[in-house]
Amino acid sequence: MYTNNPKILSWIYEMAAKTKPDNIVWIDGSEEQLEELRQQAYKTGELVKLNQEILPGCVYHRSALNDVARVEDRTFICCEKEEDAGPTNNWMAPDEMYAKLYEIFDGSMKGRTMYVIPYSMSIVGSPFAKYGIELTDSIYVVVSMAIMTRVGTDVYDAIGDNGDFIKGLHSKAELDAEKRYIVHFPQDNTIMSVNSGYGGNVLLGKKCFALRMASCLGRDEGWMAEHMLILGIENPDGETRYLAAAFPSACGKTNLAMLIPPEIYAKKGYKVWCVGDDIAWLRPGPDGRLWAVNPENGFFGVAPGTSMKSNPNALLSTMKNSIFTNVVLKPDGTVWWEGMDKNPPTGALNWKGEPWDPSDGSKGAHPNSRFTAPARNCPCLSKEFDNPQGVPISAIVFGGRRAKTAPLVYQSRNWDHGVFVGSIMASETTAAATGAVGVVRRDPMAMLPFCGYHMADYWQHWIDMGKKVANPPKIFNVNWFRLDDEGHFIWPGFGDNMRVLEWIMKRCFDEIDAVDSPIGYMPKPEDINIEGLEGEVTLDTIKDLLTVDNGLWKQEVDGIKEFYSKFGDKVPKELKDCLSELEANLNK
Ligand code: OXD
Ligand code: MN
Repeated sequence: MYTNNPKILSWIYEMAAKTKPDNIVWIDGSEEQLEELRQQAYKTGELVKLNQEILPGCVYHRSALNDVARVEDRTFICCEKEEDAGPTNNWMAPDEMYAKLYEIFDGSMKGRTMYVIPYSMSIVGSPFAKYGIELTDSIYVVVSMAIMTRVGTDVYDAIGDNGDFIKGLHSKAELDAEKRYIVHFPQDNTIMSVNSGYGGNVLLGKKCFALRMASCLGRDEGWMAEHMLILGIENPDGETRYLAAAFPSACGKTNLAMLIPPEIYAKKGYKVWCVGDDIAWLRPGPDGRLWAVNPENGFFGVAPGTSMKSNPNALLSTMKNSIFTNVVLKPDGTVWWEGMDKNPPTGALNWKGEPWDPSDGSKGAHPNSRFTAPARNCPCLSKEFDNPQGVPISAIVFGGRRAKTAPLVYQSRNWDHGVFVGSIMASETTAAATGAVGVVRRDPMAMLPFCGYHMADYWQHWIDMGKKVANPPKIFNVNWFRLDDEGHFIWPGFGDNMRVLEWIMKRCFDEIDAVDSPIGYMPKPEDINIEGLEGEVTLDTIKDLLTVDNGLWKQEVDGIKEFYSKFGDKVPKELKDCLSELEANLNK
């Protein structure tokens, strides 16, 4: 016990009375205690010790077969009024949900230990920091939270005498998918998660706190919690400029966050620094700019597809003190996943723990298998990662996966138009996802599953924030995924995305012109640097990537109207005006 705060203790004991653990262990964040817990978990099989010579400090974990991803249909926002949750969130009256959950939590920790994890999102004491306590019956959760957040008893001092922290209760219970719930009570600063052991559902600091709850706190306190990576581009003069970027899943967010510049840039002295790969908290600074921190302390990344070719910085981040979940376990105590290299191992176990024969066509790793790695391991981690003031953001970048509609890059005309560009973000489904191919899925600001309140009120909050920041970031949209008529990607992507980021940064600092188009400002094709680009990318390719097809955009306008109609009268006037202007521009 590291606190006498009655508000903290009474809540912990109240939850213990309901869940009835055999004992309570107070986590202090020390390596000794974490090691003791790992040793216990090796005995029960909850964790498997990996080859400590090759992967020092690394462990392996499997989640239950029916428990391998976030469960959006079982995720609830239980604010007082249904209309405040909006049409894109599940809602239930708080009393009804508490009654349902307490029935499930009743005795759920019998025969188990309850761990009390004090943690901070962002650096303890930073103006951005928010604190949480997670109660859990899972050692996997304890060791993962110790990577993903800043765990330590200093959090109790930071919370101080008031009760200002996010309460999180998690129990694996029976891992019963029918009784699995991920629930947020914004008015009580409370999160409850039950019957799951999958990271995205149970590491409560991440999506539940740092996005859903924090979006509500940001609305009330005048800041923003966003599903964005943060990166810094250092130019040859040693000046670093920062951008934040939001993409729906499967658009290469972690790859962009850890981008390696093409050789011609590296030779000139450009460097890219990663501040965060998933979440950004943004606040107006005293200088009239928007400043951002990554509230997390580690990366919870999708393993398949991560290789020394696609993202060496991510792979190198996992080489020590990391957790691998649902990947292939090799006989030498190391791990493998599809896309790591072209040599699937023999004699290995698949993610289900079964002997795996790569030649039978089955996947060895689950497609949503993960690594949980300390940010500090990342070779390109920004020096500002631990700066409690954050970094000043010059550009906000939105993006999606569009075969034809969106050009490689365009710039919004102003903040409100940028909010419009974010609100219409969409991705087309690929063959890899289940369901039809080419269906447009709207995912405003990539926040559809993560906004803790009504999406249209969230857009209004964005509009309001623009008024609070004298010198707001410029807002852009990118599309790395344009296809030619044969279905091939036209743009090489990966490190070459640097060429587009360079244009974006030059725009932010008034160093380059742009041309007007019906949808916003576009680069002159010759202003995208193609020097040193291998393959077939020529000026004509860039011209092609920058075309705006009027017919497709008219269809897009119809799609946006249909999408906005879900939100009724709440859609901010500024966004409706942007939509009318877009339509008028297309009809000119
Ligand atoms: C994630 C997600 O896991 O966005 O980061 O789903
Ligand atoms: Mn994410």
